[in-house]
Amino acid sequence: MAHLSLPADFSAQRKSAGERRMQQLRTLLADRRNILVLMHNDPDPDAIAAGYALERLIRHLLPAAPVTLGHGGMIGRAENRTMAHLFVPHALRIPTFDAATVLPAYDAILLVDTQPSASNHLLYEIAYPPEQVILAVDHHPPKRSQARAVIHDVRPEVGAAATVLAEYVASAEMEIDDVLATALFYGVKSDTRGLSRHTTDLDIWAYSALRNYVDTELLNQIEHVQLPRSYFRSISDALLNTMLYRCSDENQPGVEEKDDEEQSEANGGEQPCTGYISVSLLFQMKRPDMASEVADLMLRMEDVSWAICLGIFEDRLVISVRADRPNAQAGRLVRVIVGKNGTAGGHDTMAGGRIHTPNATPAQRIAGLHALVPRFLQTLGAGDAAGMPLLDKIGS
Ligand SMILES: [Mn+2]
Repeated sequence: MAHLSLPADFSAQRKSAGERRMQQLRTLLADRRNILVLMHNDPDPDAIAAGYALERLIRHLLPAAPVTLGHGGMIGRAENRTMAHLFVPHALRIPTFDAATVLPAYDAILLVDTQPSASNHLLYEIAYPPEQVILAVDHHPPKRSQARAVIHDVRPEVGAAATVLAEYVASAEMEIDDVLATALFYGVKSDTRGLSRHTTDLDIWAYSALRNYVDTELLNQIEHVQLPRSYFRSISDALLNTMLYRCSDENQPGVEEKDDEEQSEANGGEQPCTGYISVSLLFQMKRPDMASEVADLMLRMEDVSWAICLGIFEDRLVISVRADRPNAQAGRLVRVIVGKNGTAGGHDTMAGGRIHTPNATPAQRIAGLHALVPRFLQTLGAGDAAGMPLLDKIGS
């Protein structure tokens, strides 16, 4: 059977630190009666890959471990649903309103692709004993917060949580089969967009090492999944409701961070805007991750440096933002806009937010979406820009 070897340039020190971490994990989990590996809400491929790998790793370290894999929210995107169906059909979906009763039954929880202080996982909803959060493996920027997992492995420089899990698999000298390799490979590929963004040497190592074992047929099933007609209808609606706003030439606006949760960033909060900002209103969405899917698509348009998608899912407004510059601070932008009205998080080039509106009427939610548009434009220094529709309305 195959094994992953750690990067050749890993120092002896780093190697033994990795081995110690695996030993520590084994010790901490040895006597637990009920272990939960928890992905963030609405899991993406990186979360699914990391969750699956961590579940397998725990079984490798402790063969009889009572481990469950779970998440909140829903898996929407067709590729992600296929991935979940192929690798983690056993994953437990825990509704938010059940979190308070279900989660305390676990005496150890391990977070993947998120961390205790983040708002995008079910622990955010409840009071869970922090000392029972045994591990957090994440690559999102840390919040200034006391909330830490016992093993708190947060590496904002790394491109994917799946990359860190690949390192764990190598450190534990665990056998890797083509199923696990394919899951992790797709996680790394998806979060780094094929090593084209937010990539470190460790991501390149994971991508290359895993690629040797990928089951191409399995990967094709995910990447080339057939899409339902409703998908094309949603894309058509999104295109018809997309406006382009020209960035102003002179200014490189600074953003005041009102919420000081976030560690200050090196360049003082500039959010470069060149060419156009694309703003898509998706209104009622069938699934929460449609906004990010459309934002990914719109950012591919030439001359677009920011893609902002705003939609409604159930009782909340959903924000998804993509930027083309590595230092764009998309996460900060969304936090500034959302403020205390909701939750937000993300990296420099991709970010998301939620604004909960439990008591609003459908019309008020739509008004809420429209009201967000000028706030984004102002913050990006394009407050005076006149928008032009991406497409002419059919028949006009
Ligand atoms: Mn990730």
